[in-house]
Amino acid sequence: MAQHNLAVIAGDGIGPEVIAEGKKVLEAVAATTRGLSFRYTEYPWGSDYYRETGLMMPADGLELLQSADAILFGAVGDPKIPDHITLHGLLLPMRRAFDQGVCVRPAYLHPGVTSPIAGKTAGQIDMVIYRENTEGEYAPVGGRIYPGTPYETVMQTNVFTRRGTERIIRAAFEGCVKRNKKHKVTSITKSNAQAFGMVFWDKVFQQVAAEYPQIKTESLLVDRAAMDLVRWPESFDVIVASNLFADILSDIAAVVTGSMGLAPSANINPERQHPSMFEPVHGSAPDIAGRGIANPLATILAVGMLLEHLGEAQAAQRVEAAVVRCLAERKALTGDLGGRATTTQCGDEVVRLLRMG
Ligand code: GGG
Repeated sequence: MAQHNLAVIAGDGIGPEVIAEGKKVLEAVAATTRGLSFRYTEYPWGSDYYRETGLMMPADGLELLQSADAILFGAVGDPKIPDHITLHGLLLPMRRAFDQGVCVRPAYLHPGVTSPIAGKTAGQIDMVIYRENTEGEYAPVGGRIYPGTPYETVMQTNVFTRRGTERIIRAAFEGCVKRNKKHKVTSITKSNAQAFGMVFWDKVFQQVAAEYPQIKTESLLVDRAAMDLVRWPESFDVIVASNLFADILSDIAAVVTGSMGLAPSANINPERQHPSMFEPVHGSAPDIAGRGIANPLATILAVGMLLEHLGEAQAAQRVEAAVVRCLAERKALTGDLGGRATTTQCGDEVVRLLRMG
């Protein structure tokens, strides 16, 4: 048991609303666990900070975060600021500077939740997506020449390093072994079209797979995988894919398991030299921001992943169990799940269930 120092960046849109519920759950865990406490350092970074300063975070922002045990992040994105400025100004620098190359995104169809895919029953959809998180299509490599002329030329380069590719693929296999479910890892690329980076990815996948003969493997093109995630989501166990593909596919995985508002995400620095970051998969949802109706459960599940990462396994299980019960009982769910509860009421219900044990 310990005191954990958490950096908290609520960010934009619904970020502050869902982060408030995540912190409420952390406080309930601390209040009911002898010797466990959290110290929060809040950073008011994001789009409002950008409007004041011209930066999404201060120049020494990453230095300030480095000493945290973990980062709890809300959301980034503002309709009045170009998305590439907000994303490249706050979220992506953290993932890269803290070498958070392994992004883990579980998707599970819980009892009490209806999938939009007809006939799917609770537990039938159960997968974890491993997203390469620091390079691939998100690498800030490229340029533009002759802007505004007929010769305007823009290049955007994908980056696949052996270290980054092998690391995420190995993490997926290790995750599959630990999960001990369908024993299958699906690698998703577009190597028929992307004949350098993704052919390389496929080769590394085969090399790493050879070390895990007990695990079934499958390589799918991303278009086929998108189709299968909708028509046969139950066929997946562990998925591993590049930064962009896994980002897109994890949105599909989230909606087939009921809602974007249920999808947590852990951005892990496996070497633990830097803080890892925990956030909901969803963005800032400006259309519902400030209305108190955002679903806080993705953030609360991310809090569970944060606790697990900090070695507080029992606390993590309690948080997950409270969310599972909240979903199954359907007494305080938000509108995206067919309920009428506010963000706060849903968070309060998780706290109540957590305290009941
Ligand atoms: N909580 C995650 C968030 O704010 N996401 C905004 C977004 O655009 N993310 C892109 C990404 O994660 O690659």
